[in-house]
Amino acid sequence: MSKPELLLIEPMTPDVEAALEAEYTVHRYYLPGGHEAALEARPRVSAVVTGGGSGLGNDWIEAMPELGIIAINGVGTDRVDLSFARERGIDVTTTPGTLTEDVADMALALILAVLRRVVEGDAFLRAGRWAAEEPFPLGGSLKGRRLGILGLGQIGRALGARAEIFGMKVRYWNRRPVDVGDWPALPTPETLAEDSDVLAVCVAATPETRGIVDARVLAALGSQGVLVNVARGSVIDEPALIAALSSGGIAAAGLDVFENEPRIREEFFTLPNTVLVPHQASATVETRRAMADLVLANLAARRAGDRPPSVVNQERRA
Ligand code: 8YV
Repeated sequence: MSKPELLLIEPMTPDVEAALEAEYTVHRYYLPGGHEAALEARPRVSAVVTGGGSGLGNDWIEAMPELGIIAINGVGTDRVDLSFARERGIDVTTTPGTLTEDVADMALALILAVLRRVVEGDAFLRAGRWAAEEPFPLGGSLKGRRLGILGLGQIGRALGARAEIFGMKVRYWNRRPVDVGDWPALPTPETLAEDSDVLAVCVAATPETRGIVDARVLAALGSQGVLVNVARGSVIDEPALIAALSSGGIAAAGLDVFENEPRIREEFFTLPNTVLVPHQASATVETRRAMADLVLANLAARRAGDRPPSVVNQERRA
């Protein structure tokens, strides 16, 4: 019997791709010519593996009558229409709990990189400016600084716990009230920004949170303020952010995510007060292994006719 067919949107590690190959005929969208190969295979594809930032459009879902599962290798569901998939009997799965710590680590790394001028120092040294005895500007201490966390889910909480160890004073805004002991809740994103030195964006991307960090929030953060984003580009009004960074409206930003990745707005390339990372927050050997294990478990369950362990759009139709 021929193997079922799977469409792989983003590359995975060679061992994981080998595990996929053992069960499926794999069509790799990300390779040169992959788009055309995927178009040809669509009528036969029964499983799609994609990234949180890539997802799968409804036009593709509609063109795949055999599709039974969209396994997201990540936690963001903003690029897959969950109810559209459910109506068609398609399970959508994610990898909850696998990447919380690494993403929180990246947020902290960006805070440190910006405040302690790590990237700037690296460029300064390599350019021979240290050897030439040029002065290098002082950084800012984390200790005593106010960290505002926008979106207090698992990642936001893990960041708060880390930041406290560094002596930061944590406060937050969340759509729903959460019970987190001592951290004060602010009523709006704007009041949170006003009450923060560093604003860390950890909120899930939904239609409601689109552009939630807008010009008013950035103005409230102020000229000494630092913005960090490990959520999604879409939750920030990027033209407003670029304007604030260019005019001194805010001091600096550390960004792991952008609109229209990987072809991000070119203005970012020339802004000196930014640290930019190509969507790497969950990209460690250990976490990508744990994510892949869950992707493989979800695929196996669907193949066996069972409910996948981390389905996020409920039961498929009977
Ligand atoms: C991954 C993500 O980088 O979890 C998510 O939603 O965006 C990231 O963890 C991505 O899923 C892999 O492309």
